[in-house]
Amino acid sequence: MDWNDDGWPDLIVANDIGGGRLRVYENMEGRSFKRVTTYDEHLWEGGWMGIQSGDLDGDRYDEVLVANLGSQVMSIRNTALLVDNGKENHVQALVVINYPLEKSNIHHALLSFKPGRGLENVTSQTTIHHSSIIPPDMVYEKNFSPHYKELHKKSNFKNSLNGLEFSWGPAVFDVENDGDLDIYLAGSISRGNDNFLGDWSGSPGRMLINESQPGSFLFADKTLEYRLLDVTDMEYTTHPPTTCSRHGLA
Ligand SMILES: [Ca+2]
Ligand SMILES: [Ca+2]
Ligand SMILES: [Ca+2]
Repeated sequence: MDWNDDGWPDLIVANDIGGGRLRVYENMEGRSFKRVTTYDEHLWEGGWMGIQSGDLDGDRYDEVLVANLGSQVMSIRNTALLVDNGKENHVQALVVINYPLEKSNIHHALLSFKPGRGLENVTSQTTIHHSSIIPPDMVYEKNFSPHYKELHKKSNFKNSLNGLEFSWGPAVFDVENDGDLDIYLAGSISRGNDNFLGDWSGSPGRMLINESQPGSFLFADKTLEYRLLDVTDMEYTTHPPTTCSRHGLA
């Protein structure tokens, strides 16, 4: 994708090997690629999954959405975060343990180009109106690892993109033909409490309807309204109930 809109397609690589680093490259007029060193920081170590790009706020610059391990690794049920002796942990748990120390990143990332400033991380400023019926576990502080309570508020797990679970990757498309790109984050059944994803609950796919304005990112979780839970015998004729909040969590 051409994240700086200079006519030359650029390159972003999502690595995931024992804590891989996101790599961002700028196309130097078709002759070579230049690595954007902003992303050399530890903060960009993660378990990066799929990438998708598209102009999500209508300012004519494409954003980049990169899926990651997701917030459920911060669950109170993740024993990797409760073990004091780091030698007891599997190497894959290190990216999780390093996250609250701000030496890695486990939540999804939304990157947005600003002329003169480059490709910026706007993840924590991306508001999600979660479903009032199936919100992610980690929007609630009491589900969050007690060692790192301060992180819950600091990184806005309650109302931002940071609160969402594991995703294999995003797709962007205009689901209701209203002229803006919406997001479907493909979920998965989590692997259980194995010191990696650290939770017994699965990660549903999330249908996020775009309500953004230029420079201000806002999405509403409409997974249930779009009948996207792949659950045997799910009765969609009465679910979600008509009392379902249009704006997610109070
Ligand atoms: Ca470019
Ligand atoms: Ca944009
Ligand atoms: Ca749309």
